[in-house]
Amino acid sequence: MYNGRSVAVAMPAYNEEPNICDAVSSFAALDTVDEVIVVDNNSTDQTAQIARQNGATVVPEPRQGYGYACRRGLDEATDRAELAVLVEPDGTFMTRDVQKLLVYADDCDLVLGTRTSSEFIWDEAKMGPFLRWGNWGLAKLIEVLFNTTNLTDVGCTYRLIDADSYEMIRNSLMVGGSHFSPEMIVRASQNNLEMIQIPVNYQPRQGESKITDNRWAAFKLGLIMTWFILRERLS
Ligand SMILES: Nc1nc2c(ncn2[C@@H]2O[C@H](COP(=O)(O)OP(=O)(O)OP(=O)(O)O)[C@@H](O)[C@H]2O)c(=O)[nH]1
Ligand SMILES: [Mg+2]
Repeated sequence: MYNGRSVAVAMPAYNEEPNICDAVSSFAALDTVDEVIVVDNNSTDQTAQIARQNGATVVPEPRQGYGYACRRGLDEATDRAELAVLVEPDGTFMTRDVQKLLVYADDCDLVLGTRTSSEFIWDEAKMGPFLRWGNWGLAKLIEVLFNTTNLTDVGCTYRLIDADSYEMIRNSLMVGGSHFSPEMIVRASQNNLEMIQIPVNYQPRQGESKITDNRWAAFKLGLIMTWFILRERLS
């Protein structure tokens, strides 16, 4: 519970065996967190079993994709709690940063993390100039085209939304792939949700990187995100 509101943490997980134990147990240990939900996206390793052993509720999502997994996590979390936190169980995010998101939940519908503040990027974290300025640039594109609050990252999974606000955008979410994060920001803007973006720590990834593994994959994803943002603005 946080300020009288229940809190569920949802984690999209695809083969996160090296990280899932730490991720689940560290969030479950917080007084503010009522439930940890792991969305098992067809993992072929022990992700689901380890999550369950450490106290998480495990829900399977058969449709493969980051967006499908995140949406399922938010669906489940907002069905069970008043505040839903989305976070990757890959060692990149810091558990205690959830407190920063919760504080802003008193004032905003959607609290987004940003990973591009240099003070919060750890040595060896995968946020070199290419990813950092790419994320920043796309965030600015959304900010300008949709006249949003100050945005400096378009791909940070760590975020919080209250259940009533999620209900307003839930049926408009359609992206199942890796450009779900900007879609959620755009839908929030289209539905006039009050949002804020705040710096969170970004640590080195543990285990196998799956989306932005190489520059070409990251560049292609950037193009898909750009096209998505422009198309939403023009339509
Ligand atoms: N890539 C990918 N990730 C998924 C999928 N389903 C769930 N996930 C989870 O979504 C999160 C994002 O994937 P990551 O591999 O961390 O990709 P990223 O955050 O862009 O980049 P890195 O953290 O640097 O690897 C992780 O927690 C994955 O376990 C899926 O189908 N594809
Ligand atoms: Mg990651």
